[in-house]
Amino acid sequence: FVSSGTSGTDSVAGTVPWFPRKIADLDSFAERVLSYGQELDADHPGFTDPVYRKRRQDITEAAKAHRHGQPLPRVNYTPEEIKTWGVVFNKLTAMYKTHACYEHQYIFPLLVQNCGYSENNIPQLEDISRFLRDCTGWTLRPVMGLLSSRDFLNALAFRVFHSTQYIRHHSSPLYTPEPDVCHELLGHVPLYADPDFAAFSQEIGLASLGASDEDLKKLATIYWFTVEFGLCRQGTEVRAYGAGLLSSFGELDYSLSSKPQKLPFDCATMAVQPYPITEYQPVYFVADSFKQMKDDVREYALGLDRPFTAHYNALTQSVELLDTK
Ligand code: HBI
Ligand code: FE
Repeated sequence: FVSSGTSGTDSVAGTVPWFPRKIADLDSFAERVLSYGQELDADHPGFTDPVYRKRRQDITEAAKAHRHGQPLPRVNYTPEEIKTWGVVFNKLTAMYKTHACYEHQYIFPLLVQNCGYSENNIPQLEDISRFLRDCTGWTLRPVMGLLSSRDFLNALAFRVFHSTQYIRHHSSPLYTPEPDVCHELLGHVPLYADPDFAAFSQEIGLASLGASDEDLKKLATIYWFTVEFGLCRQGTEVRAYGAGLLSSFGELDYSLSSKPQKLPFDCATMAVQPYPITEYQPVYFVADSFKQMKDDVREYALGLDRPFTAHYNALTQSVELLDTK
């Protein structure tokens, strides 16, 4: 047993990358996001809109100032933002009955009842976070923009999901080049209320703590083909559970058509499968159940190059390491 100290590296081999050991360590991530709201790329639909850029800056500054234990910042969304949300909400919810997995369909009405999900309201992270904590112990944290894969995956070990809070530009409601509140709240949030999916996602996080750069890339690819673009078998049908699909009107339909290739869920295969990030996926992996996925990813993690296994102690909200050298 290696102890549950506060620093990621002092108790293990000096070559292990730093990782958070207690939940408040996630506060340090806010200082190192990869792209900020005020630094929009030239091909972003809001690039030339000064009002949009200022709005993004206000929302992301509140996210940057957030610290563990504080209530999550509430955003007073404008009528224009709510209208954009409404367009996306209506388009997607109309497809869920035929395209989304059962778990997503079961949970969605609970979010309507408990968290203010509706065509006319953009739900608040604080309300969703409280709801998820009651369901599975997951919580949300506001984030300014993209984190590194390492930081983003490490947080999953603590059952913490980093969520953006701004919305895409109103000029193209069905397109966004980056995560936004529609992607996070419609795509990701529902499944974090499912106990088996919750456990699966945390396993990826635990496997990522102190992982080598090479292993981390593999885990990020597994995350991509599951949490973002996963399909699952349900009875005689295939349905979507990946957030990238459940938040994309076009790709949701395409993914269930006969056009893309569908391979059986397998961590080792998935981990090295190349993928495009700016077009529809040519390949999807079809899982049998979230429970099976959790067991498989845990087993896969044991084969990674790391001198310990990581466990999460939910009582102390800290990571404990089991020496396996
Ligand atoms: N950062 N904020 C944020 N949101 C994501 O969904 C996200 C991220 N960083 C990396 C990432 N996703 C994935 O590309 C994987 O590498 C984990
Ligand atoms: Fe996502």
